[in-house]
Amino acid sequence: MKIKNPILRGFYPDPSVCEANGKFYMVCSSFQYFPGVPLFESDDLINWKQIGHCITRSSQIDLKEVNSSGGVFAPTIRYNDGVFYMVTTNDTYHKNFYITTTDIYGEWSEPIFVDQGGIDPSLFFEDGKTYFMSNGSDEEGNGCIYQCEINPLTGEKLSESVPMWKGSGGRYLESPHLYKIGDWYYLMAAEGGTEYGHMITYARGKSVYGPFENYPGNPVLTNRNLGGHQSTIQGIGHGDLIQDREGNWFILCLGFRQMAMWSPFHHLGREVFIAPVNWQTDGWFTAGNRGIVQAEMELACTKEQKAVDYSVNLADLSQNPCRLIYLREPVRENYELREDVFRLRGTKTNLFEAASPTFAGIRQSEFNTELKCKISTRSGEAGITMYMDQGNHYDIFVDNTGEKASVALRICLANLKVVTNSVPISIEDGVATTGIKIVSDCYDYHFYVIDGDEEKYLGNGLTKYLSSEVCGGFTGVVSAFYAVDEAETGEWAEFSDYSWVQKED
Ligand code: 6LW
Repeated sequence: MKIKNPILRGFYPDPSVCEANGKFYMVCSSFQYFPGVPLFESDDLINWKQIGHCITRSSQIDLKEVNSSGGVFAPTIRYNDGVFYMVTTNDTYHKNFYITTTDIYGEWSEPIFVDQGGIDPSLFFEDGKTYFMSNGSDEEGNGCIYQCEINPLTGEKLSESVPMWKGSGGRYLESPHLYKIGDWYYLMAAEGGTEYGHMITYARGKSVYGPFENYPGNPVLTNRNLGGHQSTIQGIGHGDLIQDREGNWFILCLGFRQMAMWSPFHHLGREVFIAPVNWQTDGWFTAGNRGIVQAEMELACTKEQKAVDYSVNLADLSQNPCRLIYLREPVRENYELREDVFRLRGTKTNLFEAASPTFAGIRQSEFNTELKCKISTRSGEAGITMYMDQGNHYDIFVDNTGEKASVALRICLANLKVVTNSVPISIEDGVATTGIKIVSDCYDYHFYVIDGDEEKYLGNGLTKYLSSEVCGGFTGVVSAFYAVDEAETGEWAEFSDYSWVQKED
């Protein structure tokens, strides 16, 4: 069966997947966003549906002071003995912890901390024992995976953390996952860093602590040797190995789509890709199409990929609010979502701070999009931001000072803030209202004011300046409703007639 990659589009990095009760579950990183760790369900590993988030309470995670791309790093999901485990790092505080649930549709536990450093923790269960591994470095400062045994109920270490594998020699040895398949223990990881040199490597051994012998064909999966003219899919790495219910094996991994062949920039974040795995008679496996991941891949499974439309309107959001993500520690009382209107109450906190402004975002999943919305405010600023991080975003907003009002386009890059265009609008009964439109392709965002049938072009912002290559960090562009009210009047801004069409490219 032919499938199209990425299978989950937009900012969903570091996928990890497990099987339980005839279904598959996947989690991804979430960094400074809340709720944390989006959780997906699938029957076949190809078609995924978000069923919620693992981290839904601020008691589970301290995000208050985390910078952009801090907070929740690469999670691993595992299922053992009727219990789901989601293990991750709050990178800002260098703390590894896991949470558990017996009901995948329900709430997860409070965090259980494990006193082992590094990032990208993972768990392995065997014969009543629970092993915890994460990355770290050896005495010479080279990458090394460490493992210990823990008590799964308390997180208490039952053994010393010992080095188990040093990788294949690439920088940034990360995302270790251990599997027992047949007689072998396979230890798979990522190396090369999460940019263009990213790759998946593995080794195998006869015991849970090794020694592990490197696969002679490492890296088993990477697009690092493909230029943009050969593949706009880059950065393939950080994956998890899994078998479907027909007996086929796959790696689900991250990768990104650079914006165009000769433009090595990506702004949609790291996304989820699938690649076939083929076992060899000698017990090693190969992956992808001769080790690479393509936009279209032939998979052995018989399950058909359903077209996914990432378009969204307020009715969809009110039925499926888990598509909305907020910054750090959102104040729930400042949001009121209904089928026909989304009301936001602005505070003093603005978009330029690594804080918790009134902000409700949706990931950009396709290059070609068209967003329309009617916005009104009685006090302060209300708008839509195309947001990479606090220093880098494009905002189109209504500003109502009480005496006058305008619609403006503001370009914020590297902390420079410039209103590049604005048009005055009237205030009626204290309320300033406008329609806006944002049209994107792979190169630009174009911003318009809509007044009845009339459209006025306000200007553009280049997508590449919101890319990871320019801004740094690990996230992707999120389009957010936001409101800022310096005076904290308690008035609500209103967003209605909202639709964001996201067309597959
Ligand atoms: C993650 C690391 C990585 O912890 O990026 O791509 C880091 N790999 O494994 C943040 O997502």
